[in-house]
Amino acid sequence: MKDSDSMMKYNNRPQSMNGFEEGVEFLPAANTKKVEKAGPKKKLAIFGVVIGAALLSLTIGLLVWHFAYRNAPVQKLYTGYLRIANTQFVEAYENSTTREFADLSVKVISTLRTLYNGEKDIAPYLQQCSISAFSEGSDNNVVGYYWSEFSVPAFREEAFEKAISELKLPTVNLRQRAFAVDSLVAYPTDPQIARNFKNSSCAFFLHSSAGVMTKFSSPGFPDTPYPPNARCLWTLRADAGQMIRLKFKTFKMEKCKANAGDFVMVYDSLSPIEPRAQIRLCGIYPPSYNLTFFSSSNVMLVTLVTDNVGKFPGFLAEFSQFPKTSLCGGYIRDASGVFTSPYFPGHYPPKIECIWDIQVPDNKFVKLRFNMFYLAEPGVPVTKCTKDFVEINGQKYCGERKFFVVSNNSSKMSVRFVSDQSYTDTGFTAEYLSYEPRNPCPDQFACKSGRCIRLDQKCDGWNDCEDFSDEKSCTCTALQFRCTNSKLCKPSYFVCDGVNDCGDSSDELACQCPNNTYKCGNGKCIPESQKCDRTDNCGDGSDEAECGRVLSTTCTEYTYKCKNNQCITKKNPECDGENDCSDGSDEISAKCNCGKRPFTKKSRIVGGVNADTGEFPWQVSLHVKGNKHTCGASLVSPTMLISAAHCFQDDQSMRYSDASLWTAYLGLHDQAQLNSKDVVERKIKRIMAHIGFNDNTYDNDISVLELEKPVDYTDFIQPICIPESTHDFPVGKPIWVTGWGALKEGGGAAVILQKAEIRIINQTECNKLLDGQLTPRMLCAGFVSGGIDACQGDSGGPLSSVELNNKVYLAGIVSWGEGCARRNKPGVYTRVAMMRDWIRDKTGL
Ligand code: 4AZ
Repeated sequence: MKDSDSMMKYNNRPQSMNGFEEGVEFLPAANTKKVEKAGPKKKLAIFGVVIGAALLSLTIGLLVWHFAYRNAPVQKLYTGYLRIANTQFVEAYENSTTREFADLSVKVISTLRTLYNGEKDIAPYLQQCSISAFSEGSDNNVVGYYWSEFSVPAFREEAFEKAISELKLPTVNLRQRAFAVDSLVAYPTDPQIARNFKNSSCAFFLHSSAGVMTKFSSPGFPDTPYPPNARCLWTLRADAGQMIRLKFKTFKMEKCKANAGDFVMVYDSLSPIEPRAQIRLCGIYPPSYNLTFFSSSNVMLVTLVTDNVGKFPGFLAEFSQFPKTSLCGGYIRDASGVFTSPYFPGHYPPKIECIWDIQVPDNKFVKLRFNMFYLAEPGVPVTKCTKDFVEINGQKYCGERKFFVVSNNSSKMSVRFVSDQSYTDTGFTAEYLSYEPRNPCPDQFACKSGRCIRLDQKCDGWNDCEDFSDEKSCTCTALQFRCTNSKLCKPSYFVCDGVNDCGDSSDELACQCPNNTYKCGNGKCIPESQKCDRTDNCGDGSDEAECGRVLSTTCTEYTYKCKNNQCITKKNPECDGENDCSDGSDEISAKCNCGKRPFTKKSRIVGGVNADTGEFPWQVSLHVKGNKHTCGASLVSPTMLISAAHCFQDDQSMRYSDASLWTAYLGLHDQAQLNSKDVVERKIKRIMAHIGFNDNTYDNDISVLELEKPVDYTDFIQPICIPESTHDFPVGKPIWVTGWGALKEGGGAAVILQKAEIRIINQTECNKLLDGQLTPRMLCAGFVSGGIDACQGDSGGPLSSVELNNKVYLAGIVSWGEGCARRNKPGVYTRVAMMRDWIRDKTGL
């Protein structure tokens, strides 16, 4: 009501000013004819009247400005908490309808009012104070959470803000007073949001007792989406002296938007203030993400803010209490071991400090290897580490870091971990090791950083040490290229792959056209000025393909063919959200409803190269009767899978071509959890292997499988997009290979779905490495960092390419390779785009 009142006043202003101007018009001076005929005396009188009128309008204008604009009240809302000394917490304080709550509120409000009244820049503007809750303080006292509302004239705003930020409690002798407030925190909040919280009909007060798990969820969950424009809050409490553990079991909300959109906040306080915020959550988290939070006392606050767009399921959370324990740190005297930040992989609690005092045997040195490290806070640069950090030998580490090693030239190391009162993260895992000072990496290569790597990783062209110390002073082999400036040795198939692997571009120079010319897809060099000039100067359309423009032209391997046989030059125009074909056939929804990953967040807490649950929802595991996982496949429609042909070739032991022997598992993540609720099992009705499959050369290594019954799409089951025959997957493009295949050559199969980022390799260079065994229906892709590769059991699985429109396309099918993970022996994949017509023929897609 107050807001709408002030709006009314504001709207009236121009009207009253108009009224005043109308009045001026009726003054005699406005009659110009009379003025012309008047004598000097009269002229003077008229002049005086005009001046008088001008002064009057100026004065009135100033008054209007002063009262209406300069004096316009600004609503200010502060929220915060204060500590009430000499008062013991009683249970009745938890319930705002009790007499005890009311009595203590009166005292606190009166103290607040007295405090404000003592300040001339605050007192006149106070409108109301209210108490939202009490909780148990640390020293047997009570914490009160309050709101104070002010109406401040615009021109007094600065003075008011200064006064309130400098507000100090008078020093009182706490021993003599039965009631006293001895600390106060105030923080400004957005009145629009805060007022809605204050009056929310969507407010819940929950207390979890010992041994009880209390569940709560966003309104409507899971049957209906959460409401628009919601302001909800959940007050979570535990018994005295206990801590709260809060876990979001399901979290599906609108995609994150900076300072807008739908979001959940978790506070380590009952006041929704930024300095006590623990996390801002939005987007969709996969179930494997550990969204667990811990409080520093026995209270926590969860708020939900939604805007007026989007329909999403919301969240399901649970919380419980547990005794406050000494959390972390201690004396470590073993030769090796592991420690983590408290509650890893849950978020560590705010306001903690842990010190690990490590001492390995005297004749050894100690080093520490961080395998996971997530200590990021919004707005804190990793160079500053002003909030949460790990400190070793005076050096602070924070932010999100990849695997790193800290070593000491002594047998002792002290590791200090500090978290401040706001924003926490998932923390770290650290492995401490003792080593022989003269032989830090037995049978391995010692990187400068202290990391140990395999001996064959030295001088192999990959920066395995991450500080390049394994790639310095190397003699390049026949299969390597020597970079000009850095003198690094790089695999020869990195040459001319469009990626600057050397850092000085020397691996890309010999393949370039002269300066100011453009290299066409067919190798021809044309003047740079002819690129994107709407003329096909290359003759293959490649000079017009990346111009973001559509040009109808003759059809080549670089053009896209619309349904009406019109060919357009735009690169990969299908499903990019723009109608490029005049018949709209590049955007038909039946074809574009694919390649989507429902989870917007990535789980960070995965060991090695485990995929996230739902990260590759088209990945299928094929089990053959009496056997475990045998091959991979990709889902392309509710009833169709694409796999390799070689998985279905009979041998002496088994009739692999018999469809009835096979079972497909969709939505699967863990081979040990075939019965999980997210997994769908289907028998195979029909196997259609490519008639041209050659089991000597592995040419045409593709098959289509039909499921006995269609599957419904879920967060864990989605189809991948099939690329058109002209779809371009450029050399050097990062791309994902996934599967449950062997973890190393001749080794055991993976239980959790594995993923690896590899790069598409130049066909000619790869063919040299593989002694000319490639056909045009094959594509090479390999690891940049080495170590892992597709291997036995990955066959038939997808090579997934994330395209510009964020849709994922099936670039390849795992087919063959010379062993696994061998240097200079990249994996070979079926080139799916080349098989587009065959796939259409077999699937109708
Ligand atoms: C296989 O045996 C296999 N390194 C698949 C891929 C590769 C090697 C072997 C590629 O199924």
